[in-house]
Amino acid sequence: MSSADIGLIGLAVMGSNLALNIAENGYTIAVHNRTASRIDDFVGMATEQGLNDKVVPEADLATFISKIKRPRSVIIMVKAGKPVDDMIEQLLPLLEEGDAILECGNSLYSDSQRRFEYLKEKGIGFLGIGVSGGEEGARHGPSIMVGGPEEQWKNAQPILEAISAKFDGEPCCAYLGEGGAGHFVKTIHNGIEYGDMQMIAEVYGIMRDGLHMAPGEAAEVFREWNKGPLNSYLIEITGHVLDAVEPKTGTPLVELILDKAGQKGTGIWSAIAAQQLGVPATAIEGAVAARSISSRKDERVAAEAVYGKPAGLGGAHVDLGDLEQALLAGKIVSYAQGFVVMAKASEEFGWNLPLATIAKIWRAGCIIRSRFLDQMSAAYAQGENTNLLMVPDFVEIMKTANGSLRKIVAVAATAELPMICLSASLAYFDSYRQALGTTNLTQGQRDFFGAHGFILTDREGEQHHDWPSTLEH
Ligand code: NBP
Repeated sequence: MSSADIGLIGLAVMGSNLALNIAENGYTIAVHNRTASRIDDFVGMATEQGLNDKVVPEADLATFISKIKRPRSVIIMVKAGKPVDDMIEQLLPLLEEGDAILECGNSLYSDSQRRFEYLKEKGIGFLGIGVSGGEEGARHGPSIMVGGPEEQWKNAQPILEAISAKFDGEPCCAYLGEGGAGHFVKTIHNGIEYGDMQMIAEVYGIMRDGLHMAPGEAAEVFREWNKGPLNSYLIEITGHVLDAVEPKTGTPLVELILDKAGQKGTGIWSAIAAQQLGVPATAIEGAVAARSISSRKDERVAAEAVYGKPAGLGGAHVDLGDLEQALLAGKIVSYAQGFVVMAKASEEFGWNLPLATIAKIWRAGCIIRSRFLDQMSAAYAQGENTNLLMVPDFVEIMKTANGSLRKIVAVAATAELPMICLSASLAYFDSYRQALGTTNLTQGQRDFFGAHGFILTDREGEQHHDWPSTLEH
């Protein structure tokens, strides 16, 4: 009766595509969905693609489980949150010791940690798996970030590696640590994705509002940049988005799209995680803030009526080469921050996250895939530095590119064009490389009002000052 290599529950967009990918790779997959009509639709899709002989459809949950070979690997791809917990409760009486639930939705890493611990007590493995690449990735090769018990990862490893994206033949799939490690890394991936997208949008702002370039001209620049160090999926699709024309009006599509960005939460989760871990991630935070401010369209319209339109460049020169280098520098800072967040989380939660491997499995399949990540994984593989800003290859780039970032942020500030993310990256860089900061003053203030103490540079131990009891006016 047990004929399937793996099972999958949840045949909406992501689950269907992942199941077809598994079938195409030669594995027999049992499929189930709460609403049975979705199973029939899926079988129709699999038949159209000549994959139905690899599919074992089953509407009854207990029978579905009985059709999977032991030790079982059961993927759940249902809506994140409570549906995942509900599904786990339904599966628990049906699974046996050594079986595993592979949860592949966009779950909060702390939920995955909790589920991992809960199921461990019951002898069931819980793998929290971050899957990046959207619908297309799920079908043809996503980047797969796995967290959970190593034993059950090994059971599922051949299938997960087979269905993942490949970079130079290497699978973009890796085991990253216990508990919530996989979903944590996926969350930071999404935070970095937010940063990349926001910095691209800020550079587009200079092109549109400073240089008055038409979308098609800007698209040409992005196409050129895609041949250089910025080569990446996001730069490539930026060219396509800027080139698209709205068919009814013949207007560039981008000019008709409302400037209010949506967000589903993973960017916010990564900013919160960074704050909770005490790691600055100003680029990610800036990107989240930019989306939030974008959603307040009415307020922005009202504020522009009060303060007037941006001044514009007013004849100031902007070199496209500087714009490219500024984007590269901002991106390096943003990735540096994201990787420090992961290094800190690794230490805090005892995950031993492999930074070079993470950069490797992001080289293909996921939204932030880029040439840059190949360089980054090589750099991390060589050294111990967790901050990319101190990794030799990137030090070389930043030594020149930070000048361009500085020029662009300065010119944008004078032109009154917003750069939440790029300016945050520059401020982080300048703070990070400044040996003598200014929080000596902050420490003095803290001691004044709260007796928090300070260290004096010429002696040992915490000190206090005898401050006046009231301020004189
Ligand atoms: P949805 O997030 O829209 O969820 C729909 C699926 O959940 C259906 O199969 C539905 O069954 C099932 N479901 C729900 Br809703 N409540 C359930 C419950 N209580 N018990 C059992 N099943 C339940 O699907 P999706 O868009 O395919 O996304 C799946 C996961 O992948 C989500 O976590 C999502 O955030 C993530 N995602 C990731 C990416 C990416 O790029 N990695 C992209 C898009 C989505 P029904 O048919 O009976 O209603």
